[in-house]
Amino acid sequence: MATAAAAKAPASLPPFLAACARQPVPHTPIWIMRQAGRYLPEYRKVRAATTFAGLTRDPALACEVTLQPIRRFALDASIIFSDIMVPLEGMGVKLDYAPGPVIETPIQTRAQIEALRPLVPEQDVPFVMESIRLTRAGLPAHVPLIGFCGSPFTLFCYLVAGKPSKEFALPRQFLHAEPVLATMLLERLADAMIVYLRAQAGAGAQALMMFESWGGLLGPADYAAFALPAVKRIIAGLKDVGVPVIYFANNCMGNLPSIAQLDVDVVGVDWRTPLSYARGVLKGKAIQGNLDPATLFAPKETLLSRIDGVLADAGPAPGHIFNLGHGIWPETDPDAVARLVDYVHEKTSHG
Ligand code: 1CP
Repeated sequence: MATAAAAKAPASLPPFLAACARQPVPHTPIWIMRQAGRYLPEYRKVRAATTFAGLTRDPALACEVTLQPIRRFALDASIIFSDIMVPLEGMGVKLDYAPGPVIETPIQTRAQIEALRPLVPEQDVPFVMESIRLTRAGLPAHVPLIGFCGSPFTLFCYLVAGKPSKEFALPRQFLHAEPVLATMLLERLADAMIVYLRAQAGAGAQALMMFESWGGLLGPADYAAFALPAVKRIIAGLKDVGVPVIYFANNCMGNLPSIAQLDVDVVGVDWRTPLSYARGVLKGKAIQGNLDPATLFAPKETLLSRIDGVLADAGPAPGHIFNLGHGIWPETDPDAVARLVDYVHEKTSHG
């Protein structure tokens, strides 16, 4: 029978959550952005029988594709299968995926911003929370489930431009031509993401991640003026939730000094941002990243040496979660992923 002291001792955290808290880990935890997706034949099979939107709205199917990479690889975390655009549909935005998001009527006026409904997650997108409940029940205990959303500026880019773009000229023009309206839209998006992330944690998400996929388009002054306050607003709204918050800052090396102000547990960086530099700027936070997704196409020896490079750059201090620097590419060989996951574990195991 357990003693009273043993009963009170906290159960040891799964390695992913320990790393989020910058605690020592038995091995460096690893998961992969877009780990459920088109590089897996089993995903393509499920996807062939439905649309992408249909997949996100069917909890049994979303759960199935979320679990697929967990069955195949020794990953340390799982991320719920959905998309950053899903909650916007719940706010009344009509969109489709082709395969990137295409908005029926891009948002450019005050009237359109005012017409956005405040999000009520359990009413507007109940299938997301149901997917989380189902998936949590199907995951092994040592594999935490991550819930996520897009950052306000990244969502703003898609809403204003109406479709994917490399430069997002229209949204960036809008920031400067209509700063008051832009801020209004960013704040409405932040408020929706607060209730959305809170609902995901309530349904069982054990960490919450914000994707700032397009923050790197902004220079430091505009990042600090527009993107950062909206993220701060979300973080303030999550203060009492009690799960770690991860902020993925894509191509944001120049914005890291601003990002250092954010009260988040983990910052994810892309492959252009050296982890040693990120560690230096982001003192007191864990880091996540940052193998270039292209290196998964290299011969085995090169791949392993690039993985060594990422681990060496992260250094021995606690608080590194291995990941790619951005989402895995659809053409990637799943065997290269197995090699990556197993090698990170092997190389960093402390007995
Ligand atoms: O036909 C298909 O299968 C659609 C392709 C697809 C997939 C597999 C889209 C449309 N979204 C997704 C899943 C998705 N999106 C996940 C799944 C969970 C996992 O990681 O396993 C996640 C976390 C996202 C998040 C997402 N969607 C981001 C942030 C991450 C990033 O890549 O920077 C962004 C920017 C989007 C927008 C989006 N949705 C879909 C696509 C193809 C895109 C990118 C469009 C573009 O290039 O701008």
